[in-house]
Amino acid sequence: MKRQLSMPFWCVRSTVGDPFGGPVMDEVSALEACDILCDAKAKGLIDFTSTHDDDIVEWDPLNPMDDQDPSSPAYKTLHALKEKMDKAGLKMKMVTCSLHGDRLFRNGGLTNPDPEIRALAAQKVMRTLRIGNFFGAEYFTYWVARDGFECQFAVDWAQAYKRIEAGLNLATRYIKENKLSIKYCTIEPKPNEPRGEMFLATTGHALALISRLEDPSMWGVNPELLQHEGMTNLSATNATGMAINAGKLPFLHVGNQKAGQFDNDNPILTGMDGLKEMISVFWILEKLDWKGHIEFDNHLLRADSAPGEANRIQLRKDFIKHNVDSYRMAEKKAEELAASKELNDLRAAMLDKASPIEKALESYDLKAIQAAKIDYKKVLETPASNAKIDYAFNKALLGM
Ligand code: XLS
Ligand code: MG
Repeated sequence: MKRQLSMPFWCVRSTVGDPFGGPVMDEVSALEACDILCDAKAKGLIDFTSTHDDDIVEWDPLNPMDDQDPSSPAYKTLHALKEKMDKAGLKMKMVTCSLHGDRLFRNGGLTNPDPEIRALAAQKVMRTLRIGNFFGAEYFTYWVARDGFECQFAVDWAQAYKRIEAGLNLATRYIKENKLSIKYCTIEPKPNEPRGEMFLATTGHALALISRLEDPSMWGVNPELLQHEGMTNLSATNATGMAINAGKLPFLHVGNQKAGQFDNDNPILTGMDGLKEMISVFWILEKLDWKGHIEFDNHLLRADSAPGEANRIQLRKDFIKHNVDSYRMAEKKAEELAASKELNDLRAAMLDKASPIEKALESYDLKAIQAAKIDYKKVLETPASNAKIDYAFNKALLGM
């Protein structure tokens, strides 16, 4: 299925620094990033964008309602951006609150032990939600950011998860009470970085926490694959399968990752590993008839970035095109694999075994299950064919 694609402001504005060396690229302003995104929309590369509050308008804690004040720089920038986006038909699909950038949140945003810092985080979240509403955004994302720890003895374990719940409930209440455009919210899990450990480390952690929120129907997950699950050698396909089965996957963040490393945030398919895993994620989306959209969340390779005016805009445009072309190539392959009769038949031979006992299992017919006479020797001696199926998929992946 040809999916709609989103490229966020923060990926385009990134100046590609790392902890060992500063930014390489010259900066682009929010308005210039908007022009780059509108150009990508005009070329048919993307459909949507998304943003942190801070990617487009700086946060001034002394003026937390500046987005409503016509004389503020934030108000003017928001209106100028919207005008450009409306003209280009580029839609703001998601907003997310940066609770990582400001030094204030260094020991946590929603989970900060200081209630006054938590109140400032809440004000920042509410401002982000209003900004989202201004653009007509459908989604609000909470990325775990600095809600985590390094020192386990320094955590209030009776409160940490309750505080995340309170922060997310506050967002839901603010959306509903003000009838904002946001129709659904997501948690983006991550195991570590920037904190040593993050409270919502995986898709499973996020799904479990959602069940304890005031309105779980308003919340889902947006795993970032292959990066965030891959950082701790977890499987992107597992996260995808589980989130879709839970009915909680509205969109995916995508990029490439060498498993077990820091958050690589390489452009999709780009780098030494990940080709097979990424395509298999998209194949699962096909097989499960998933209807959501794909959002890139990665950066230009620092090694490929370069300073200078000649590169400032062009390399960012090339970066978008590289992601989109790479995604479309993977999507096409995933569609082919999902539609292949040969591959589907091979899978069916192993996965679709018919037996009268199935009905009893499905209907929890405990008596029938108890009474069933199963040919133990026959099932014991029937080999599975996982490797045979994998070989056939590898062959198709390699076009042989
Ligand atoms: C960082 C995350 C972040 C979220 C949005 O690792 O991917 O960029 O997507 O806050
Ligand atoms: Mg992300």
